Amino acid sequence: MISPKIEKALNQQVILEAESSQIYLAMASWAEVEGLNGIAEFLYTHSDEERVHMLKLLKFINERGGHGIVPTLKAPPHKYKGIRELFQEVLDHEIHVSDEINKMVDVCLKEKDYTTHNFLQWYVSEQIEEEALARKIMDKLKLIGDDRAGMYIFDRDITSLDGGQGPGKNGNK
Ligand code: OFO
Repeated sequence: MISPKIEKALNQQVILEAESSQIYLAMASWAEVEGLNGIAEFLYTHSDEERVHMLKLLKFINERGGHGIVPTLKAPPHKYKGIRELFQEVLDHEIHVSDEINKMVDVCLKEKDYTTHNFLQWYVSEQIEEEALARKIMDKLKLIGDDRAGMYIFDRDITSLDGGQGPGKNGNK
């Protein structure tokens, strides 16, 4: 059984994962409209995976005697200045998610909730991968600069940057 404090923290994380899914979905749609089909595919996959992260949390809360709450979400931005700005936002967002997960891990230790602590380790590993992938993308974009041919190749190859499995391939998702 989870304590009300842990339940609240987990439900906060449900909101964050659902928001992540929405943000990446909006990014994917923008990229698709811009004719960047590889980037769009990558972001659609990322959006789906964030929804799975949300679902895992929701089910865990219910399994542990709490109530997973489906949140109301604010609309994400519809437009982006460019590819670099978009992926910088992805990186910043993932860093924020990692910070929040780390805070939750800390709460679990303070509350001596070792079951939830154990459950959260999957998210800790996932965030290491997601941040690394976002940094790798930013490094490539810096190399490309304003080279249009480079951007064409980047869009063509982005889905294979992580071995073609999409972001968040950390084990049993
Ligand atoms: Fe990338 O946020 Fe989920 O964990």
